[in-house]
Amino acid sequence: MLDAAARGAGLFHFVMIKPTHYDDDGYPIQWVRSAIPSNTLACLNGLAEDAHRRRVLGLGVDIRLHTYDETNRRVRPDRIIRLLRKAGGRVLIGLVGVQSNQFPRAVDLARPFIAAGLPVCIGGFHVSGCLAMLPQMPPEMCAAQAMGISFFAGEAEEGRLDQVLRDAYAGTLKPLYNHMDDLPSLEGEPPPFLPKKHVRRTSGSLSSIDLGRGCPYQCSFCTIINVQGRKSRHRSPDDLEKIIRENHAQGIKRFFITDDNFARNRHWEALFDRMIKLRLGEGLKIGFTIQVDTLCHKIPNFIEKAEQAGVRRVFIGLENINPDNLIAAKKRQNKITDYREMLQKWREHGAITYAGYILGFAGDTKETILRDIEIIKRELPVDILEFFILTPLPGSEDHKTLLQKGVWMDADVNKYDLNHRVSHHGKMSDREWEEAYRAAWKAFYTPEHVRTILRRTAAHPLGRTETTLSTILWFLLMILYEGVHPLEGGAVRLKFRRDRRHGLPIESRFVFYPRYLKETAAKLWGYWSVYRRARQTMKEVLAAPDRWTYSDLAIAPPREDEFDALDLYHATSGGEAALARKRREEAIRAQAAAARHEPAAAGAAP
Ligand code: B12
Ligand code: SF4
Repeated sequence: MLDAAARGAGLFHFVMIKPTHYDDDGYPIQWVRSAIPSNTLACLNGLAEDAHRRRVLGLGVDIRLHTYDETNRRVRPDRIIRLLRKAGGRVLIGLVGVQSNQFPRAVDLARPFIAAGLPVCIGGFHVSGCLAMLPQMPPEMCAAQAMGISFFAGEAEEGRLDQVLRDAYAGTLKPLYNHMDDLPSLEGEPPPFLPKKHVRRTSGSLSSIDLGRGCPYQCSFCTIINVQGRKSRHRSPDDLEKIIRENHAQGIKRFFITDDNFARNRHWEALFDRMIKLRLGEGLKIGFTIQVDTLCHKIPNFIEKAEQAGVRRVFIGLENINPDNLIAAKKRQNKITDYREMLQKWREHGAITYAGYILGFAGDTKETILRDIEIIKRELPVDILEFFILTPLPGSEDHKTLLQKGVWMDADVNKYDLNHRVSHHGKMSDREWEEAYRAAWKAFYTPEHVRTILRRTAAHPLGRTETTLSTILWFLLMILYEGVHPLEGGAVRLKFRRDRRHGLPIESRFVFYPRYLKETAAKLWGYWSVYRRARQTMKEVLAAPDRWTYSDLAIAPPREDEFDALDLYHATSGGEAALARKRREEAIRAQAAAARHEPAAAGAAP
């Protein structure tokens, strides 16, 4: 039998860990089941499998891949180190897809590996965003580098991961790999792929794929454009088909397409056509969730093809209903005069709509926020409204500007999860802003409004009342009982006494376990009571004699006096001006059409 040193040259382990982040008590946020498998982990794993197939470390070297998603399992560096030592061989520990809020946890996970002499490399949005926008590395990155941690900035496709693996194998890992100036093409690159064991640890048979990266817009709070660029890069329909078939063969049939704005993927139509071929042509039972902008309904056939392709859930960056706020955030493309038409169209095509809504723009106060939520409840047919605290995320223009001006931002990047306030507001005190955030969730998800959303869904032949309710419950329970943002929620919270954030004391077992058990029991009871009430509401909604004839302002077809009567245009800040702009544009179009002797097409594609 070979000893470890002799086997060393023929064996290389690439350990990929997607870290989570800490809750307010310093415990990693982890679940028995998380919502979705990590796309970055799948991307890196796909690239590493391909590197292995191509034998990038030489014919005689076996590359072993190990993947861990810390959101749905405990990661024990001590055990991993023991396993690696036992197996022998050389090693790279990759902390993957590390967002700003996950950076402190990633560094804590790295500590024992570094102490054991194993090389560690961190990649993801925090590293890329900081290198893209800041003149120098922020303090937490400098401290990590001083510990001996390497960084990877940019994207790992087009052979860049190969270089990192070769260097790690040769024992010459560099302190920094910076590819920020050169964005790779995605066509023909190995697709994201994770073994089914990861999917089993999530909410169901759902996987994720990125079909494109980059967005043409310029929102000042956005990191994506500064990291992934403003040009649309995309995978091909053949890549997509391969991903779907590989996953389908494992029983995975639902996909979250992680493109930030699928409507601006230049290949959207060819990609939808391929999904349609697989779904309607071959009868594959597949379904998709996509993210789009508020102008997507103006792209001819976009929503129609989305329905045929099996798009069942749509995330929309609504962000705010006050045009003054949208303009200040450089989100000029969002026109409130389009919101109703766009949301109604998705509803007509059977999709559940989730709208992102940011709280804390310059014009917001607690009163205006609560006023706006009531307007949305009455006038916009959105199923799920998800609130975020306006956050200067590292990598965004907002972050860079505040830093340049020397404005205070919280130094603890663990809090940059959009669920914590990390800066001050011009009009609201810190307390008011935090209260406004919590009050917003409560104001939208009242029992009465949950009933209204279900009634709207149940009144439509394509409405999926049961699915809508379970989605609402997911959001509600995370906010009410777990204290985390629903987008990082999961089922049944895990907490491990010894995994507390570096620097915080390990609690006594006599304090930790009784509290954990009490908390868990109280939460489960809370879950059960909310669930019971919600099921009762659903039964009533489904059995209502007027179920199919139910209508209200949000779902009723546009009225003649639509623009004169609705608060959306008159009670919001900048609403009147937005309306005036729309009317001016329509008048210009009408004049142009008259000059060409054509009927004027109000709201035609831009
Ligand atoms: C999909 C997504 C989600 C999904 C995640 C599920 C999933 N299936 O992955 C959901 C909706 C759950 C989600 C939630 C959140 N998200 Co999110 N999400 C995204 C999104 C849109 C795509 C992520 C992705 O897959 N990108 C593609 C991958 C391939 O890119 P990548 O991660 O950069 O990885 C590449 C390189 O960085 C590099 N690389 C990465 N790691 C490593 C490691 C090594 C060793 C090497 C060599 C290379 C390398 O190689 C990769 C391949 O090229 C991004 C925006 C974006 N466009 O990326 C936001 C984004 C990552 N999310 C963000 C945030 C803030 C969150 C939340 C905290 C916010 C919230 N409250 O909703 C939560 C946190 C949840 C969690 N536990 O992760 C921010 C992070 C910004 C920052 N500076 O931290 C982003 C950038 C969006 C934004 N608002 O700016 N998110
Ligand atoms: S539309 Fe979305 S992805 Fe595009 S720049 Fe704005 S926030 Fe970023």
